[in-house]
Amino acid sequence: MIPKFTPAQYNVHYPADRKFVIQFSKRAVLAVFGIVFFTFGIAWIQYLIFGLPADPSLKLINDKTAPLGFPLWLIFCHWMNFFLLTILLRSGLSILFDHPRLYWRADSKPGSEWLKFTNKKVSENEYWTAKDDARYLNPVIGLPGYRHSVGIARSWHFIYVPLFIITGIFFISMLFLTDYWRRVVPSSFQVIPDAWKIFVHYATFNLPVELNGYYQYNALQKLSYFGVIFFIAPISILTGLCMAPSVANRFPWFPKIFGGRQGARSVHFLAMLSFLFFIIIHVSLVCITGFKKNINHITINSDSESDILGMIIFFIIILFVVGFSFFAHFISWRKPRILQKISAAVNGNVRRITINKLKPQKFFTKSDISSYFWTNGKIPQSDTWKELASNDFKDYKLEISGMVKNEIEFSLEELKNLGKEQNITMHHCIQGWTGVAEWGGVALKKIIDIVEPLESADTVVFYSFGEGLYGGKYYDTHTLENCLKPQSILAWEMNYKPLPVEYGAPLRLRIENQLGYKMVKWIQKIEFVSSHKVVGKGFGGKNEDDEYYDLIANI
Ligand SMILES: Nc1nc2c(c(=O)[nH]1)N[C@H]1C(S)=C(S)[C@@H](COP(=O)(O)O)O[C@H]1N2
Ligand SMILES: [Mo]
Repeated sequence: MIPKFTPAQYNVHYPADRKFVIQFSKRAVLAVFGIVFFTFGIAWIQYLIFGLPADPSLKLINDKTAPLGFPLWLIFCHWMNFFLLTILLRSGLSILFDHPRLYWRADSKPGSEWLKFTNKKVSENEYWTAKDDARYLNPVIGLPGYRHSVGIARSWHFIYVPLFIITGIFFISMLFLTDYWRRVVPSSFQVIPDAWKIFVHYATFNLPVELNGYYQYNALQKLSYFGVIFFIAPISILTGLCMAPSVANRFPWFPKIFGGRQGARSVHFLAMLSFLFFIIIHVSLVCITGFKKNINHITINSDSESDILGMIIFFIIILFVVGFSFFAHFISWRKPRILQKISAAVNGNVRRITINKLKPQKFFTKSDISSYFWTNGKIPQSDTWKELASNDFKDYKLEISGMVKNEIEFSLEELKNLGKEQNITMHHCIQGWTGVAEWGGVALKKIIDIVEPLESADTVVFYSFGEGLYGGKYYDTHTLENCLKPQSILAWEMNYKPLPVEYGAPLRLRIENQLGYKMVKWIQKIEFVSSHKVVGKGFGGKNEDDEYYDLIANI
C-alpha cells in the first residue's frame, strides 16, 4: 500500500522530527476553560442549591404526534454523511498539518496563533520556510497523512465536498417536503430551558428519562441535531467557500463575516471540531441507550430489539467505510495522478461555470501590508547564483529563449528601464497561509512584446536557480494568455525595497491570479514552448509533477 519512497521522498514524508504537539494560546485556553467551568459550574450550583430540575422529557413519553421512525431517504443521508465526514475530516486534517497553525489575522504571523500543532518558534534571522514548518500526520488519522501531502489531501477534500453539499440540500429539502422537520426543528423557544434542564442532568451524572428515539428526541438532543444540520454544516460549507481565494477576490466582504481569510480558516476548523465533538457524544449515547435498538432504527427503520438485520447492515456499512479508507490510501500512494485529474476536472468545471465569469477586484492598500510574510522554496545553492548574489546581481542576465522570434538576454538594469508596475495583493499559499505585500517589477507583457512569441507558442516556462522539495530544478509554467494580464509581473521590489534574497532575488514571478506555488522565485531563465506537457514530467510545474498540485491555480 505504502509506495517505495525514494530517499528524497522519504526525508520529506518521514522527517526526523515527526512529533507534533498541541499548543493553544493562553487566551484560547482561558476561553475553553471559561466555557467549560461556566456551564458545568452553573449546572452544579443549580443542582446543589435547587436540586435536580424537573425532567422535561417526562411530558413527552407518550407524545406520538411527531412523525415516527426513519424513512429510507433519512437513513441514506445519515450514512452518506457519515461516510463523507470520514473523508472530509481526515483529508481536512491532512491539509491543516501542511501549515499547522491557526490564526485570526491575515498576515499569518508566527506568535499570533490561537492554536498550533508545532512547538517551533520562528525566529527572524533564520530561513524557516512554511514547508519546513509542516508536521507529520499519522496516516491512520489523516487522508493521506504523512508530511507534505496537501496536494493529494486537497483532491480528496474537493472531490467529496460537492457530494456533501448535494446530500445536505437533498436532506434539508426532504425534511421540509415531508413532515420530518418537526423532529429536528424546535417548535418553540421552550426548547432552550428544557435543553438546559437535561444538560444539568447529564452534567451532574443523573441520567434523564430516556425517550425512545423512534418517536421523540429530548430537548437537548433536538437542539443538537438542529444545530448540526442548520448551523455547523452550513458554516463549514460557507467558511470553506470563502477560504477559496477566487471567491474572496470577487466578494471581499464574504470572508470578512468570519474575520477574514485566516478567520474563516479558524472557524472552518472549529466547525470540524464541533462535528467531531458531536460524533463522539452521539455515538457514545447511541451505545449507552440501547445499541441494537438504535441501530435497527437507523438502518431498517424498525423499533424491534430482536431483529438482527439492522446489525448486519450496520456492519456492512462500517466494513465499506473502513475498506474505502484503505482503498483511498492505495489510490493516494499508487495512483495519485488519477486524483489529480479527477480533482482538476471537477473543480475546473465548477469554476468555469461559476466564479470565472466574474472579474476579481483590487482591494488592498498600503496599510494592509503584512508585518510578516512566510517564505517557501530552497534558496539556490548553485555557485552561479551565489556568485551573482555576492555581486548584487550586477552580472545577472535573464535569458529568454524557445519559440520566439527574438531570443534575448536582459540585465536587471535593462529590465528596470522597461518600466515598473506595482501591485498590493494578498498572497495565498496552497498550504493555507496568507500575507499582503507590495510587489514592483516589469509587466511580462512588455517582455513578450519584445521577444514576439511564435504563433504556436502557448506556454511560458519559468526556471529557477533553486531546487524543488525532492531535488531537481524548480520551475513552473503559465499560459501565454495569463502572462499577458496586467497583474503578471517579474518583480525586483517587495514592499518598496529591493527584493530580498529570501523572497527570490534577483527576480521572481508575481502572477496575481494564481496560487503561491505558481510564482517562481530566483528566476534563471524563461522559455516559450508549445505546451506544458513538454517540460519536466509534463504536469505544468515542479509541484504539479511531484506534489500533484493543479496545473491551473486560478484565484
Ligand atoms: N524557486 C522556487 N520558487 C518558489 C517555491 C519554491 O519552492 N522554489 N515555492 C513556491 C511557493 S509554494 C510559494 S507559497 C511561494 C512563496 O513565496 P515567498 O517565499 O515570497 O512567500 O513561492 C513559490 N516559488
Ligand atoms: Mo506555497
